[in-house]
Amino acid sequence: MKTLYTAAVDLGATSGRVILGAWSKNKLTLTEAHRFPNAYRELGKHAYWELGTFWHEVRTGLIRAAALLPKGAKLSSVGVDTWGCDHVLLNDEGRLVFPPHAYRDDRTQVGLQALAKNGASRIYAATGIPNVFYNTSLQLAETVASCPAVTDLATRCLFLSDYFNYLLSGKMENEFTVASTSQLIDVHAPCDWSRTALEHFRIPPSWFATPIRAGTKLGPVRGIPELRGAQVIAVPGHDTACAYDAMPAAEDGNDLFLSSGTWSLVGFESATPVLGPEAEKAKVANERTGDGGYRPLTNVAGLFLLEQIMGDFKHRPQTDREWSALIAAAEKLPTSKDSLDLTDRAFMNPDSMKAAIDAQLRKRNLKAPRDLAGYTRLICDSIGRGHANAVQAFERMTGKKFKRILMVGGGSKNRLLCQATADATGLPVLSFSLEGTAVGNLARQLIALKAVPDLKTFRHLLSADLRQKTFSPR
Ligand code: LFR
Repeated sequence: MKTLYTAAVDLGATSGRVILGAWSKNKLTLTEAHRFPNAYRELGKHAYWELGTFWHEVRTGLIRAAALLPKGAKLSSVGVDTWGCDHVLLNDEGRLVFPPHAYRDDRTQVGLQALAKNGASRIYAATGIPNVFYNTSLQLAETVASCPAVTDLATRCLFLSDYFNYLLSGKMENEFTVASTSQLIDVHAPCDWSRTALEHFRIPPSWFATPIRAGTKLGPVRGIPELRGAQVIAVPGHDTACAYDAMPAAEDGNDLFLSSGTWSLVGFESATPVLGPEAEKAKVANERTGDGGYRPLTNVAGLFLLEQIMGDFKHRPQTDREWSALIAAAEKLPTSKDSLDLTDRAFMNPDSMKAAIDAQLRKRNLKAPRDLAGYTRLICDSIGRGHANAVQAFERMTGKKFKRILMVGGGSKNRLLCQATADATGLPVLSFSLEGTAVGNLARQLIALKAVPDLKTFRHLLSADLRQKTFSPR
């Protein structure tokens, strides 16, 4: 059998990458073609994404991926995943009619509080998505309220992964997994928008098309000669959906999934949603899988805290070795007695993460850590306990007993965080040195290309040669 080459464009809120996948003899080999930092920029009081820069990096990455191919080989397909909720508004010609905001922009705070007072439970029952500041629903409601003329200009709303699919293929579609992060999808329908939510937030239903399922072929790549002949395949457009697809889960359904990056996404796969007052209170988001099932999960504030606090220290780690030394120094410190309240709004988009943490500690009459190692210890212990709270809430609500935690993403390389999670949950943590999101993205392309029959087979093949490390609870 010939080797099949596919490329994953995987955009995270703090870094992006283009990964070349080679599938041969039932084995996937990854080569990083391009990696670049990502950040939103503030203009006045608001936070925006620079889409021209993204597109430039995506093109550069794809051209580099094509250049990595052996002589005579061709790239079969390309898939794009990004973080959830952020989107663009376009007219029929595909022109941007509203500047793309970043979800950490404060503009949703008024709507967040208004919905908390009136309507949150009704919207939760309709969409299965809790009232949180980054929801597309709140963002679009704010856009329409602050700039009513936008309803005359915009004809389509695409999530960011949909938009890159459009730039690559010329097709405007809404992929289902990323649409399901918006708080605008009907939690009970197999694959449709929620009229209740669209009406509540006064969002024109005509902005959205019936969502397409992961695996849909969108057509050939256009406008990049180096990629001639490659198809654009709609993979799960949501990075977390891709990361969950890449989990080498046991078939007994007793594994809990943890995708650890900017956010920690703690959850599992289920044929039915987890709803009701307790789920709403625990902020369970019933996002959807590429196959249309459910991924009930909670968002715990994750490594964003650690990434951001680096900016407050002159002597911060730059290389892998320096990172390892920092983690080793933090491991030597005693376990933190008190945890940070990770839901503190001040941590969402602070000018200084250290100042935000110090302010919370001061309010609670607690002493601030002495140095960066101390903050690293405090942050990782707090995130570990945040993971444990999520696990316990899921066990209470579902009657399930999880046996293991499978961890992928940047945080799976952080020993301190893996151990803190095992200790706080009392469960073994299996960390995989795996670019989970890119692997899930590539897997869906291989399934669409019929090189692999289904996700179950892919997970089985993947787990056969995966490097893993187990952290036992202490
Ligand atoms: C992770 C993620 C989460 C989503 C958050 C905001 O990258 O996609 O799943 O809740 O970003 O969109």
